[in-house]
Amino acid sequence: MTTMAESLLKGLKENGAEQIFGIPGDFALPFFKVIEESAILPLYTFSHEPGVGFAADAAARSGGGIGVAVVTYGAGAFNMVNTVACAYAEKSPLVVVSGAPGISEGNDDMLLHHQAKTLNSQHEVFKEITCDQAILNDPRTAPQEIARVLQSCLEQSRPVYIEFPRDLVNTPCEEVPALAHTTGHSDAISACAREVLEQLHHATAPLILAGVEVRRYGLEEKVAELSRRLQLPVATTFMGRGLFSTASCELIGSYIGMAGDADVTRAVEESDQVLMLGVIVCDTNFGVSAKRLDMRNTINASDRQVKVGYHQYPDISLAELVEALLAATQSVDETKPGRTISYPHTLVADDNPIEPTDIARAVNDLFASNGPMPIASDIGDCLFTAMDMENTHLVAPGYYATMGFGVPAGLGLQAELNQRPIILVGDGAFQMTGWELGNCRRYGWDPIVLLFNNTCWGMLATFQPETSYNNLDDWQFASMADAMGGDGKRVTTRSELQLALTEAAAKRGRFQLIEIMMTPDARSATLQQFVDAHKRRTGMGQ
Ligand code: S1T
Repeated sequence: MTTMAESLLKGLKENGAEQIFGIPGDFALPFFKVIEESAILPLYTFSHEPGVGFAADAAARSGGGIGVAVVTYGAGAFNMVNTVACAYAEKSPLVVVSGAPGISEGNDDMLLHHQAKTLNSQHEVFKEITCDQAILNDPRTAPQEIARVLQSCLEQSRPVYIEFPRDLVNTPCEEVPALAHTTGHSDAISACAREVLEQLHHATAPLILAGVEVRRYGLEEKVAELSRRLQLPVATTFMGRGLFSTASCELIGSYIGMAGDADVTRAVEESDQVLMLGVIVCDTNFGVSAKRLDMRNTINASDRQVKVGYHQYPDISLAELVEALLAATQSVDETKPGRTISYPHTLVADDNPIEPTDIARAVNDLFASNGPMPIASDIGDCLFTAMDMENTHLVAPGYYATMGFGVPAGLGLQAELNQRPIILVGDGAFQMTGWELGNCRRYGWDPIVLLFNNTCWGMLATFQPETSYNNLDDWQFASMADAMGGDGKRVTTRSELQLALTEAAAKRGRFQLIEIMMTPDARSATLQQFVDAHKRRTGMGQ
């Protein structure tokens, strides 16, 4: 018989986890010892729990399995609340395992360290931001409990919470059983697919709008095939950016309303039947629409339900709908080519100051010569600038918009995919979690970090140019890189940028930090248009 800790670790591995990110604490030490000694999954420790959560979230987003974050009770787990909220909002299958006081410890009159209000406070907080929870306080029920939360995690593609009392870690217990799978009613699925096809058939300009669930459920190839069979052009949402970087379909670009490419905006907003597959209907995806989409003319499959105009089909997963649509359509020989999307390229290497678009040009030039690289981006102008970069795999908090995601997410991405990433991050966000780069040396990670240093919280300054509290000091980040185990270069002109990126790409084994100095008012056109559109919608700044 295995122990509870080993069962949990094997259950995680069998259901797609490839590694564990974590920070120990005394309530979690017994479990960490088993993690290390059993070597069932590799362990990567970080410096601050937000970094742990973002790295595990990015691994979940990149690999198509689950991401695992292991932390201690209270101080550790509460430190991850924001990251788990982000994973919940953006549908990332993240498993949070928190050490906890032993069940024999909670009966005294004495408060325990790391306890907030009651010993159950942490569980209560996590109920709000996870889709299922388990407290492993009984070895007889633990295997079933673990199986249930992992099933919820994978089926809903949302975070789950497991609390593990420290005195039960080495208690014998059965293995985690194979997960059950919820399936929709086959008649309902066929009826739904028939109605979807009928609506598309009657439309004059139908189109597929693809969102993050397509990636979360591993459906990129199938959705691409469906678009070919139905001869439908495909746009991604802002959150869905990075989809179809390898699958072939008639991709027209990413929809960002008034902030984005005018042809894509027109195609989406003038379509009389938008087939929305796995889209998060939120303000970053739709708040900047020039013309509000009439949801009655949309088919919306997400969150395990399908809405066709006024009809609702509950309990049908996106995968089931896509499979049924494929079963009802014929394959075609020819793929209509996608629109040729021209991204800015060929950086002019002169002594002019650097604008955000120059960074996109430099990255596109690098991709053209060395091949594409995956990208992890923070929120800020770096993410809007990423829209001008070639469509490669991208992880970013495009909807929840938390800062601090980019650097740790890039490390999680490299751990999961074993590919060198590009990390895009602003100086404000770098002040939050940039220090996690100091962990690269131990694990051999070598991301190329493009730090957009405009010495301000630029996105906020775009909303409020008249204020001064959005100004930041010049921290000289590049000069800190060497002590942290990487190489740093500060650049102020376009020629310096080009040289630094070429050198960074050629050097493997150490993180490469390029600190790109820009004036506080340098911003991408996409960000300016996005902020203007938001101001108009919300009345801010009037
Ligand atoms: N705290 C956290 C954790 N996340 C946030 N999104 C915010 C605060 C609010 C906030 C923004 S944008 C922004 C802040 C402070 C400024 C970002 O500065 P920087 O990283 O330097 O990038 P840039 O200069 O490109 O803006 C959100 C979106 O409201």
